[in-house]
Amino acid sequence: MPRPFLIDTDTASDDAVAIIMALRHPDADVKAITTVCGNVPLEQGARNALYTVELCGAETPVYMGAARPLTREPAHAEWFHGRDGLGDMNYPPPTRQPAQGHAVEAIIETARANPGLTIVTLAPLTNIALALANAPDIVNNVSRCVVMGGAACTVGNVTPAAEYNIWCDPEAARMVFHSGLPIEMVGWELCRGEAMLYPDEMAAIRALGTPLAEFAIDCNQAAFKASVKQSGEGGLGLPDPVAMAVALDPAICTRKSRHAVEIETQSELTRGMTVVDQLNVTGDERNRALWERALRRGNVQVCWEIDVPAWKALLRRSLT
Ligand SMILES: [Ca+2]
Repeated sequence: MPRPFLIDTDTASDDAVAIIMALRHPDADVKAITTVCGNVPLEQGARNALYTVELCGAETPVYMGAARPLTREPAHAEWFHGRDGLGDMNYPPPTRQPAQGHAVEAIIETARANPGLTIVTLAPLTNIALALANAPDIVNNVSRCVVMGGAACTVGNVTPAAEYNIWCDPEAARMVFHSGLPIEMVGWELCRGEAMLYPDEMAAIRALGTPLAEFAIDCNQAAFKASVKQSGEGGLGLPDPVAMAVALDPAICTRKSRHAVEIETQSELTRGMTVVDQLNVTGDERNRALWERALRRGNVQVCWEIDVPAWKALLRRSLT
């Protein structure tokens, strides 16, 4: 039996690849895709998600959700993914419309109808936070919540301290991390270094010659250039597909451990920082009061390392 999945996304170029991986995976049954304001505005993200679903020949419903973060101003990333979020390749509009109903309702209904649901979040956590606020009981129906977000004990990508998805809506992230959901945190650092796709690997994927392979590489060329400029590394980082790989095949995460994790919401300097209690000192007397909420709702599973060849093989299989 395929596992029921729900994907929450601000569909830009790396989200699109992650969606393809899930839709094409034999063990995943994607019940719904929910979109949220993030890398691109809400409508653009929904359009990109619909385009990607159609490219896969699927009919997965795409719901639109929050048009802005809970309290912060929207902050998009066109400079990274292109104005349309898909590298400005002039892809045609999708033929289908978004599904009727709000993404937050869709998350609640999908969780209630599918005990054991796997939620994969590829975006700011606004929709998920709103769903949990309206229906805290859905926590019990979610077997895994794989979060592409944060940076565990390392540098951020949008500020020195924070990764984009968490930084964008830190209040929402804090609610989700305090909710009791079984969170598996896949930080953006896991797509760096040898996990990146280098030019020879991108050429090899494009040479597969399928529409999905060409799309996956082409729509990420703007992100590739922006990424090289930002990091100085010579490859394309694909944070959302790496998180999706871990969601589809948990064995791809080769080193993980459970810790209390808090989200910084007060400081402007470290807004959205994922503070990981790597040495498990938060139960100590001096820390306990501040960490009480995070400790009470259980620990987050932090992914520290991935099996790079396995992640790349899964990516290739999904585009073949
Ligand atoms: Ca994303």
